Amino acid sequence: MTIKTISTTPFMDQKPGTSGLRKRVSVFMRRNYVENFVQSVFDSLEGYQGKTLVIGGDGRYFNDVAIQKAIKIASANGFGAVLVGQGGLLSTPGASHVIRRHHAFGGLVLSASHNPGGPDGDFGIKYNVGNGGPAPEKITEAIFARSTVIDRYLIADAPDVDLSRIGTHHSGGMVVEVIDPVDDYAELMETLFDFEKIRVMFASGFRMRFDAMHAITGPYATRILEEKLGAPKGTVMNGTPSPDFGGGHPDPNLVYAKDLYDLMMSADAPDFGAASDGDGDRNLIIGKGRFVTPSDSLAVLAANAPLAPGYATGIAGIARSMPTSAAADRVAEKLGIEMHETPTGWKFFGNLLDAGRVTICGEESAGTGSNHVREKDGLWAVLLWLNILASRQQSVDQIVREHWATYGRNYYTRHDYDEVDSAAANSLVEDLRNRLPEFVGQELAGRRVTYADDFTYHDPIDGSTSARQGIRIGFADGSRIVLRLSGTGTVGATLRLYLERYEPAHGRHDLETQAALQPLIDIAESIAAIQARTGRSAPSVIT
Ligand code: VG1
Ligand code: CO
Repeated sequence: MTIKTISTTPFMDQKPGTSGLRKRVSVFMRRNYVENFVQSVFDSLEGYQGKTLVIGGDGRYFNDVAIQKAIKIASANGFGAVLVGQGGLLSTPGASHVIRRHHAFGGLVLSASHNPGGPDGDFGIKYNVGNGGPAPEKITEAIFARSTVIDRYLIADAPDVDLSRIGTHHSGGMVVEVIDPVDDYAELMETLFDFEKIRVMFASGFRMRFDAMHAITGPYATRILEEKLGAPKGTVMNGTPSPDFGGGHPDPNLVYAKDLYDLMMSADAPDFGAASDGDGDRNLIIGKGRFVTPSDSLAVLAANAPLAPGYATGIAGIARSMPTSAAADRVAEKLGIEMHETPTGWKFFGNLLDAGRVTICGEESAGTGSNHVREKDGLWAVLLWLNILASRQQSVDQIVREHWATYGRNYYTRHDYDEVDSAAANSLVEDLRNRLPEFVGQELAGRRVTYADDFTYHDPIDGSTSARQGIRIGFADGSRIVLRLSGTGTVGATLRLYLERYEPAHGRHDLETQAALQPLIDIAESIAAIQARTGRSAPSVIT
């Protein structure tokens, strides 16, 4: 086999964000761009010679090209084997599980998650470590540092591998094992959930819709929901992955999954509706006439997890990202278990999960997961909900209302301002950060501020510190305003404003969400002047 050493020049002008490198497809198509990134990853790792690397992606446009490059570069750098999903496909949680199950050294996940795909859309590459989770900041910092000085990459002079054929192939001297992308994952789900109980529920007429949004969960959901659990054919909508996600935006929110939402609010709604995103790690949960906020979903799942066989002995603790509502905190308090608040991004949960300190984690952005893998997992959340519905024999609406009556309700919303001018967004955050000390102890529209800071996380396991993770303003009544800049956007800046208000167990739980939060929305505008400074009269997306 011939290994070619190609000289190259540094390529990164900007640090990768919340989840790896995410850019326009046109940027990834630049000469040596993929090669430079993949080589920068390998140059930042040690001890992988002869070991196994997992590679898979969500099937978006350019997946097929990038994956062949990655295989040849892995071969030239001395990996012993690559495990790759048939057709180059693996969902993000699926890849996490394959890494763990096969004791791989790590993995490359090719995806830009919920960002749109196609020639004019986005692409992305993320490196995951041996525990199956996203590389911790120490490694992502090293990859970025390497990318600014890289001067060569190694690539095997070998033909492309036929990824359509399951079985053993070779790339140069390296073995390439093409595996079924769903098998391992489906098997894992059967160990966690009561499939028999869910089967009986479907057999007795329970109906659901799962919107795969033309993305990676199509094959996973079809196999598990329709083939294994006996849900009627057609339960899975938009179930065939397409390179441009059918021209859609694979983000399961109330804007892009509007058809599902409208169906679930209509008179002939099925019992349960759910959707996932481009790479299969997010979940949207909607009951008949009842949208469940991701923050509430996390709390409900944590409170009811022991109904599923995989969690029958209880959960060790819960972690949530800082902007996620404190609904789960009430559950942890009642159960007397640990509760952790981490920065945005799944990578911050890895240490807590590895140490057995927490079992269930979640983010307000429709991400929920557990210690079964080291990524958030859309279909897992759907299956846990199904298990709970089958056990409790109640509707989603009843379960959520009972939850509020027990723990109180955390009214919650997120307002996104997309593609804002970067300079305007940065100065807005900067100015607000500088003024934070003056708010503490003050009354803002009748609410007393108890703390105001830019969140700093101290990892209790490895002692590392992550600063400037988002502005938090907390009030005496449990309300919060949070503001941060997105780390996953590819054009301009995305400003996210998160608002939360706590209503105790005996309080009013039937208010309209935006109306319930209007006083806090007004306070946020008065202190941050978001609309004035961004020139936007309204958010781009309200969740
Ligand atoms: C967003 C979400 C965050 C999530 C991240 C990756 O990040 O807010 O909670 O972890 O996307 O999700 P940001 O920095 O844009 O707010 V995914 O589905 O891309 O893997
Ligand atoms: Co995703």
